[in-house]
Amino acid sequence: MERMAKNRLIVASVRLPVTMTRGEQGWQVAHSTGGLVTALSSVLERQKFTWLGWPGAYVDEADRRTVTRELAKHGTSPVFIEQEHMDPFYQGFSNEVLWPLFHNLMERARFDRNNWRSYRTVNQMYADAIAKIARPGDVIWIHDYQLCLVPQLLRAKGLGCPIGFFLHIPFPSAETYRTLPVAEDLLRGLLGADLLGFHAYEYVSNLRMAALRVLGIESEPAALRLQSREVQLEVMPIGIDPGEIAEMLRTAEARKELTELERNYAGKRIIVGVDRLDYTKGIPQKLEAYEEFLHNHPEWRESTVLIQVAAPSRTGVEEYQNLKRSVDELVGRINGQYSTPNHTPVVYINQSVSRDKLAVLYRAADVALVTPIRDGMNLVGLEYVAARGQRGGTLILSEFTGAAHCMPGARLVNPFNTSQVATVLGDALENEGPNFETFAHMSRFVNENTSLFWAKRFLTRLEHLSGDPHHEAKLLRINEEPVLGLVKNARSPLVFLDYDGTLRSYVINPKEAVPDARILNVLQRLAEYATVYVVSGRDRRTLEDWLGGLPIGLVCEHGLSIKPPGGEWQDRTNVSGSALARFVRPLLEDFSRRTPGSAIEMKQAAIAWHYRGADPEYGSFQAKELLTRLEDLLKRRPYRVLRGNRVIEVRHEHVTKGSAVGHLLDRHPDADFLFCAGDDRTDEEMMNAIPKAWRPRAVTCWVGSRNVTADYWRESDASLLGELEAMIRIWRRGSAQPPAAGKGGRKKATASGPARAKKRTSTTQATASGRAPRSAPGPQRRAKKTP
Ligand code: ADQ
Repeated sequence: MERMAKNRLIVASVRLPVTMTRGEQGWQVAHSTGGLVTALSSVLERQKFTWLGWPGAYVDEADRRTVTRELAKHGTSPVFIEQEHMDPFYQGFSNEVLWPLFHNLMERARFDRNNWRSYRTVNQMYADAIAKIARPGDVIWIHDYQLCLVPQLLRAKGLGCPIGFFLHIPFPSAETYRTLPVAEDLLRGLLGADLLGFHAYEYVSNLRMAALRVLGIESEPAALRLQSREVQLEVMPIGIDPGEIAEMLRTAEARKELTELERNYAGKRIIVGVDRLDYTKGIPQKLEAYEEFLHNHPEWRESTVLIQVAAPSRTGVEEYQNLKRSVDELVGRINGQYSTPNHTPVVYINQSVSRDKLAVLYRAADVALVTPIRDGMNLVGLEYVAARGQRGGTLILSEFTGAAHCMPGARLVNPFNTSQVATVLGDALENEGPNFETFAHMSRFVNENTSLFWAKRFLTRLEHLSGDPHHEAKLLRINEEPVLGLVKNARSPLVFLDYDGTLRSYVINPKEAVPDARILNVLQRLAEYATVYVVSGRDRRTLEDWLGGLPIGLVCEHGLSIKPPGGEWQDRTNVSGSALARFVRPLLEDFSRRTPGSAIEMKQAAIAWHYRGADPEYGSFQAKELLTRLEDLLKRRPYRVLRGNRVIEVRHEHVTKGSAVGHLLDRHPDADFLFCAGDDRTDEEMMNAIPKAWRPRAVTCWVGSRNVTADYWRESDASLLGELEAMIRIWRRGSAQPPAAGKGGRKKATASGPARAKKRTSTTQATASGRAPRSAPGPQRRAKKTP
């Protein structure tokens, strides 16, 4: 806990734990209760925090300052949402699309593009609100399906704080998820997080499959591997606060209520059901099973009672009104058929009941019947176990809840199998008393996996990510020191840039990653002030086609050949692909035949097997097998296997970006500043090859996330381009200044910007060594601005 207290926590959820209402006396704050509030409250007592969310009311511009001030007293901060966005965001998209779809009920989902637009707008408002208050060192924890886009929107802001996201509902099967028209956007939104938490492994596995099928991203059970960073996946079922329930039951009021309840039902068995009146909770299925049980067991008809509490939920929505009607009818039907003057078999409470009264009800019940057709976790079963304590009890629990994965003593049922539920209920009642041994297993889970434990576990994990060496790098801002000074003082700068994932974001088909106008423009203008090399794994032809017209240098196939700016291609080694073609190609051909959609690419000194076009799951499976086979085949041979984005490549061990960098630095002995950016493992080689002596004059930047190899990072190719543009502006400003008159004028002018590139480009071409002779400074030599 000591570690936790160091960082400020920013929590974001759709609703705040407090609600603002406007009364006679102005704005009033009311505290809400709920699972998340309970879970976090004990953590928040020990840690500085701000909780962001909607305050539960539409607040006019004029009142917003007052409301914000009031909320700040409770550690909360409002996200003001206009009604025109709230309805489509909350009801329209979150509740009418994501809620049913994530519960595998795709036929209930109603997608509307306008609602999706509002969902995006509101998620952006959350991200903006968080970014406004977040400071380095903070940790950010976002909650639930209403805010799926916030992680990526935040990452794009480059805050540098670890971002966690917990999904309280299930993640659906990939088949269901893929039917969402915006499946890709939503998934990308989630993957902006550093840590994703779920109640059950089943949801992690569904998410992994969706990431593979929708985005082609491969993963391990505990992490999704993006090109330049990982998203950690954790199974962390939420808990409850058993101490709170025990306390509620100790009060004189509770004891009195319990005695009364037990007196009323003396000699009878009590079955309890507590749910929100939601179609995922399986209330009709439960009632049908109870009806069948009564039908099959005349002996129990007058000696059991089902007390079903169903809290009204989303009452304005037609679907929920229909559900209420069918539950009313079912209750009426059962009671109509099986009631006697002295006994009613179903007591139906269609109201929200206070938590202490619920505790009493749980305590009195011999059996809890929890039958959702799908539920992220379901806390009712846990609350029942906590309230029964030493008394023990029987928990009949749907196998489609997250809780089913962690309550080993529960009697698991399929709520769609009415007869099974009826039989299990009969068995439970036939037994004289509860099975204390199985109950003890459940008690242990409930008492150990408390809500506090859950929150601490998530936050410790999240904080650990911020303490990770990968997070040491600083966010690159060219206009801030010390980078600014290095850039300004550079007279003969070198710039090494990887292409895919660094200058250009990845696309499904690599052939489509053609540079756009912005990339070409940045490279063109950079080359006016610096010697620029694009250092890529791509083949010579592609680089030539895409970038050959620019006054920059090119390095292809991870350093196999180099073309200096304005010069000709030169092979660095005489390594050829013929040996590879001889003994690796047959194996790859075999895999290619056995994996429809995959293909072989023969490079000059490498061979690659691409499986992007194959079935994603089968392709990954085959790739794993191929890697094992290659390992055997290449033992004691001078080749390396590289695993890229749905591609496996084999190349000679001497051909690396690292050795290319050494070579380029030798070619440019006059260079006095190096900027190097990349985003994958081969770029680590490039950065690691920068000699120690160069480090004080080098700026290394990782694109996508922090990485231990680079001193700086930027979150995307677009933001890197933004920094490169800033660098050009500095150099352009420097070159526009006339040489200062008088003492040191000449020197000063030199120091204010790099030596002219165009000229050097041609001299580089002219010198056999490719070395750029130092030119004398002066505005007349500066390159003209490219239009
Ligand atoms: P919910 O769908 O709201 O939560 P659940 O976990 O069952 O589902 O209940 C949350 C709380 O509401 C419990 O504390 C329960 O006692 C209370 N509650 C339920 N019915 C009530 C009633 N009729 N009257 C009064 N109180 C009632 C979502 C997910 C769940 C997940 C939680 C927490 O859908 O799967 O367990 O978040 O992550």
